[in-house]
Amino acid sequence: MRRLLILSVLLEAVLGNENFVGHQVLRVSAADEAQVQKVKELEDLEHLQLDFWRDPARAGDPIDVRVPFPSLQSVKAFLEYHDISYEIMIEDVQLLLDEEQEEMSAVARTRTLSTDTFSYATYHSLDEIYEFMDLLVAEHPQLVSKIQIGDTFEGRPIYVLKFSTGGTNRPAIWIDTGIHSREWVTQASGIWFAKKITSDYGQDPAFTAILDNMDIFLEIVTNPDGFAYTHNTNRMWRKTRSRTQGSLCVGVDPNRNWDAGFGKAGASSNPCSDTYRGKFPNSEAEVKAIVDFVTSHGNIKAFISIHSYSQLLLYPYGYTSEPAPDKEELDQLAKSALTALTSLYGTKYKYGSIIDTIYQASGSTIDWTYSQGIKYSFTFELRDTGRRGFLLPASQIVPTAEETWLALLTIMDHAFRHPY
Ligand code: O2S
Ligand code: ZN
Repeated sequence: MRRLLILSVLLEAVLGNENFVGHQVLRVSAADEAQVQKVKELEDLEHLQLDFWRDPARAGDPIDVRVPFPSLQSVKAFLEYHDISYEIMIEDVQLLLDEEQEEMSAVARTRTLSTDTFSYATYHSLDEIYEFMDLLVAEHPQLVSKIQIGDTFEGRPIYVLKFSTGGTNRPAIWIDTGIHSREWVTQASGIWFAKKITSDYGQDPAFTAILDNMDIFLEIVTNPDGFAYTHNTNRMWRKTRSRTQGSLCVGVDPNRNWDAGFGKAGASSNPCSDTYRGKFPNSEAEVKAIVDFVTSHGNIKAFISIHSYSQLLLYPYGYTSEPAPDKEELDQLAKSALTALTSLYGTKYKYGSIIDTIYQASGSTIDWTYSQGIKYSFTFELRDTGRRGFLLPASQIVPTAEETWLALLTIMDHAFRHPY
């Protein structure tokens, strides 16, 4: 097993981009708790190299899992033996990745001269996103600035865009995208949000009122190392790229590394798991940078962390089934935010606390921000509900960003009108 892992790591390093030829994504439907436990048994068989896109939780909830070609036959035999039904959601992952790459290279990679000619309807590399950010700052120096809140494990700068019309330490809204690097529609939506803010300020009265009184901090690439890795080596990478002493496996799940229920059920202590929590809270530079920023700023009123996929709007808690003290208000606000979202294209979302709506997750971002007194703490799970999952066609980037913006506006407006 060790030799196999060493070989695969070496091969990956030598061969560059990992390929996913013949990999399938299965949507498994566990009919009862016993079947959920059976599927969880599969999760522990590391030699199968299964990649759960949507973890086993409650009976009846979809379980999405990418199965490498060499494991397909045994996984399907296991499911059929235990009478666990499944459907093939993605026939061949590599075909979709090839399509995605073709689409990206089809967009002329001429240097973008302005954010008006930037292509929002395509996926971009880390360098292209950082170039976009600098262009936006240069075009709107009175409104936008770029701050560096830290450096990643591999030494990349961690940038946040600040949108402010003045004042000092005004009440603020935080939005982050891409903390899980493979969730590409989120970083792409973050780029669109940044442009939208500069386009609508001074044009849209409701939004202008918000920005005349509150600052917005937008971290588009919240996991730069992982994001670069999805472009140059493994498109399915989720975690950071930190090294864990004593393990050949790389990375910590940055959405399990926060000091809120850290180490409880809903995260893994196995460095090879995609939900590995890390050795201690805030062990990840990418998480610590935000913790330090939020703590030193001290006047953030809404904190929104954006993921994909599943079309959910979630609020605390994830680590406990204890209702959050502000549950009623958060539930109402989620409902009205989604009414706005759905009004545009009819996209349907579900909403509720993390633990009730998707699964138990400990050490997650918004459980910590909520514990810091940031009442309006939400996590979005953007499109889709599983036909394409993380491989959402680029044609859906702008519609996804447009509808999500309406929900964000609702939350920002509520935070503005309900100071606390
Ligand atoms: O696993 C995850 O981090 C979730 C979000 C949690 C708040 C449950 C997404 S990536 C499915
Ligand atoms: Zn995520």
